[in-house]
Amino acid sequence: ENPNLQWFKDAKFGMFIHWGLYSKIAGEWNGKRYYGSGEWIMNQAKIKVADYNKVASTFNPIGFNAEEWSQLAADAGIKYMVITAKHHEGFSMYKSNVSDFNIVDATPYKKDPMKALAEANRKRGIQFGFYYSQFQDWHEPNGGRNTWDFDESKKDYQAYYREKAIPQLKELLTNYGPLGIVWFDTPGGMTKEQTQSFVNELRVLQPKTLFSSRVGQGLGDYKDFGDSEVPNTPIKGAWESIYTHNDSWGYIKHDMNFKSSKEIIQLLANVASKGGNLMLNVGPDGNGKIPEYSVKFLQQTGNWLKLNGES
Ligand code: JFZ
Repeated sequence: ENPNLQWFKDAKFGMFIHWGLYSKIAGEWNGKRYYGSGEWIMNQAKIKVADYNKVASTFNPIGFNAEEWSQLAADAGIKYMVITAKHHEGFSMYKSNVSDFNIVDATPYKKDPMKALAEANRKRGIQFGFYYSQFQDWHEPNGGRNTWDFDESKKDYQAYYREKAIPQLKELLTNYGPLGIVWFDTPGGMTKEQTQSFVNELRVLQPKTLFSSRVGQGLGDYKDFGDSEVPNTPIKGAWESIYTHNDSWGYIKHDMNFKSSKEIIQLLANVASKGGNLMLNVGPDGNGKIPEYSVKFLQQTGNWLKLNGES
C-alpha cells in the first residue's frame, strides 16, 4: 500500500471549491437563468470565447480572504481542500506564464489568490490541492469540447496537452509548495500509454501528491465515486465521495437548495461508515465570498463534530 495515502485515509472530510469566471456570471446570461451546474454556463449558453473574455475584464473578487476560507474549513473539521485552478472554461485562477487568460494578467484583481490560500492552509495543517481540467478547455482551439467556436475535426488534443495542460500542471506542482492532491477531471483523448507518460512527467515534481482517479485509465491513486454517490457497502482502499452543498458546483445566485448541517452530518457518517472521505463542495461568488448558508451550516457541522468528539 502507498504510504502517501495515509493522511488521505485518515482525513474523512474535505472541502471542494469551484471558483472561476462562472462564479461572476452566477447562472444568468443575457437575462436568461440557467440551472444545474453553474460552471457549465459557457457551454450551456454557447458563449463565444470573445464574449467570455470580457467577463474576465470585470472579475474583481476583492471580498476574497484566504484566512477566512481556511479558518472556516478548520472550524468545520475539514482536513483537506481542493480548489479549481482551471475548470473547463479554461481560465486560470492563478498566475500562469503559459496563458494570459489568468486572474493576474486578465482581470482588474491582478493578484494570485492561490498563493494566499496555499499559505493559509499550510499554517493550519490542512492539505491543499488543485482541481485541473486536463482535457476540456473551452477557451482553446485544441482543448476538449468547444465546438461552437472551433471546428472539432481540426482539434489536436496532443498539442493541447503539450502546450497548455502539462506546462500549467507543472506550474501548479512547482509554485505552491507541497500539494496533497491534484484532482483531475473528465479525461479524454489519451491512450493508457499516453496517460502513463503524462502521469510520470508530473509525478517527478512532487512524488507524494495524490492524483485523483479521473486522471483516467485506472492510473489514479485513489477512487472517486460519481458525483453524489455513496457505495452501499464498506469499500476497502482509499476513496472519496463528492457532493455539492446546493445543486451546483459553481455559484448560482438563484440556487438556494443548501443541505442543512443535519444532512451534512448524516452524509459524513454514511460515507465514513463505508470507509471513505466526503469532499463537500462550496461555490464562492464573484466577489470571493462563500455563500452565507454554506458558512453557517459548515460551522454548525464543526460544532457538532467537536461536541461529539469526532474532530
Ligand atoms: C465534472 C465536471 O464536469 C463538473 O463541472 C464538476 O467539476 C464535477 C465535480 O466534475 O463532472 C462530472 C464528472 C464525472 C462524473 C460526473 C460529473 N461521473 O463520473 O459521474
